[in-house]
This record gives sequence, structure tokens and C-alpha cells, in this order.
Amino acid sequence: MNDIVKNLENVSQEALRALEGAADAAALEKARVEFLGAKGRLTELTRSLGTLPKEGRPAAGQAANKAKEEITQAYKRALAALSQAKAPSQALDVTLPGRKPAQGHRHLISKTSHEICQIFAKLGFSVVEGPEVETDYYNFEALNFPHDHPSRDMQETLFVGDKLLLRTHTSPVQIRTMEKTKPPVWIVVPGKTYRRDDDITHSPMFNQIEGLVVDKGITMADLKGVLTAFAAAFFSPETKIRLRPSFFPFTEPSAEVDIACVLCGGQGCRLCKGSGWLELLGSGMVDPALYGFVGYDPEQVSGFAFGMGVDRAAMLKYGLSNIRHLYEGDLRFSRQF
Ligand code: FA5
Repeated sequence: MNDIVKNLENVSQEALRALEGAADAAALEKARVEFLGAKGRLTELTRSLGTLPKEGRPAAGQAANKAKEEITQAYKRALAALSQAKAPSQALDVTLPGRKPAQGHRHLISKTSHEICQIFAKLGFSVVEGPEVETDYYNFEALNFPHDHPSRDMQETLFVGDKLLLRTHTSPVQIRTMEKTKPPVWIVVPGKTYRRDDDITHSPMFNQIEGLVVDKGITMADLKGVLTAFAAAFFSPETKIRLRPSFFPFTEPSAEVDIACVLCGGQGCRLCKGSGWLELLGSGMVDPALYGFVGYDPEQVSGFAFGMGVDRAAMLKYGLSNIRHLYEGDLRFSRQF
């Protein structure tokens, strides 16, 4: 019995030395496990009390409790001392430069939209905006889309009410601007647009930039000149464009505008599907029928308009293969621009 009490005292002394001498958190933990752990030395000794004759157990039990209390207190003291005296490597060094907070930047879509508007601003255009929830009147009717005409099917519309919809293009702002302003009008209109459309080059929400010029003596040559200057500034100085006959209810004649393929320069490759050209935007001369809706005199003025996909422009400029990259919010993608 005396042996056990002696042993308990020895273990307690050893434990105190180990705990007080622990130089860091790892050494302290090692000492804790060695003495107080489930298979630790104190625990083993305490278990062996059951083998003692009955009359010796109370004294041995008291010695075991005393040893446990001493060791536990010593552990707590050592833990407190260690957390107060931080190692030099963890100490606060007030001479170090501060950590810079992560800084965001414009998303590629906003950056591209801004860049496009800047180019047109230098050519004398003003930037205006319009509502994303539009009426049937501005989105279709005043743009010369006849009621129940199949041309309305060109734009897969998302309705939010009877005659209320998410605008399918930025063209309604042509009408809104002409209603409020007398010619000359030189505007670009950046903004979000919506359609029931979803594949690798089409998104249900996308961005357009509308261009509208109404002035004296404006011809198709002005349209081509402005868009050639734009393509040179946005893509590269040698970028060629071509106009292809097309149809929009609000322009006559209408033209689809292509740029020479940014990858092969017009030779024909996988990106341009061998044609050498990539489609960029829709355009045309403002149909005089629109002037009737806004009170302009078609004998006095003429104009051109165009509508460009900003997502499309960014995809062409940066060689993106899938429009979804622009909307997934993956920082590994966004940080590249
Ligand atoms: C129009 O939206 C006409 N309002 C453009 C216009 C304006 C013509 C003024 C004449 C005068 P279109 O449906 O082709 O046209 O769209 C124009 C551009 O928007 C397309 O060339 C394409 O780049 C982009 N676009 C159209 N649908 C989507 C979509 N779902 N996702 C991404 N981009 C799209």
C-alpha cells in the first residue's frame, strides 16, 4: 500500500517538473497526455487501487486525488503561462507593413460596356439609359413591330404583366429619347436585356449597347464609317468589318455587321466556322415610320441605328468560348481581366 502512495507522490513530482518545464504548446500537450491522459501514468496508477486490500484503499485514494489535483493545477498554470508569453515569431511586430485588403475591380462586362461607351463618346455620342421593365409600346409597337406579326417572335420575350415585359433589346430607348429630344441625336445606350434564350453564346440576361444617330443628311456611309472606327478602336486598327443584308422592323435597309475573325484574321478557322467573319451586331437606317411616332420630319432628317451584344463583343475580344463564364462569378475567371 505504501508503495502505491510513494509511487503516486513520485509521479506527481515528475509530472510537475514536466509540465513546468514544457517550452511550448506541443511539449505541454505531450506532458498532459503522459500523466493525465486516458492511458497516462496517473490514470494507470489510480486504476490499480482496486487491487489493494480493502483497509488500504481510503489512504491510497486520498493520495491519488491529491496527485490528480496537483497535476491538473500545474497543467493549468503552465497553459496560462505559455499563452501569455508568446513565442517571438508570433509577437506583434509594429514595424511590419500592414496587410492590404483584397481589392475588387470592374467585372469584364462592365469594363467592356464602359470601354465601348468611351469609344463612342470620343466620336461625339452621349450616353443615356432607359428602364429594364418596358411596355409593349416602347419595346415593340413604336419600333414598328406590327401586332401579331411574326417579327415579334425574333425576340423570345419574358412578360411580367399584360402589356409589361423585360425589354428584349435596348432599342426602346431610341423612341424614349426621340420623344424628349429634337434632332440632332447622337446617343449610345448601354443596359441589360432579357430573352428566353440559353446556350453557349446566348444568355437569358445579357447586355446590349444601342447606338442612334438622327441628323441632317445621315447615310449608310456614316453608319459604316462610325462602326469601322469603333472596330479599329475596340479590336485592333486593322480590323475589317462587312455589312450583310438583314431585317429589323425598325430599320430600312437593315444590315448585320460582321468583323473579320479575331483568331484567323479572315482566313477561315474553327472559331468563325471557316467563313472568316464573326457576327457582331444588328444595324440599319432608321425606318421613317418611327419618325411618325415621335414627331420628327423624315424630309428634314435621316438616321442610323445599331444594337451590339456587349457579351458578344467581350467574347470576341477575349476569345471566350462560353457566355456562362461571364455570369458564374468564378473569381479565377474574373481575376484574369
Ligand atoms: C436586336 O436586338 C436589335 N435591337 C439590334 C438593332 C438595333 C438593329 C438598332 C438595328 C438597329 P438582335 O436580336 O440581332 O438585334 O441582337 C443584337 C445582338 O445582341 C446580337 O448580335 C447578339 O450579339 C446579342 N444577343 C442577342 N441575343 C442574345 C442572348 N440571348 N445572349 C447574348 N447576346 C445576345
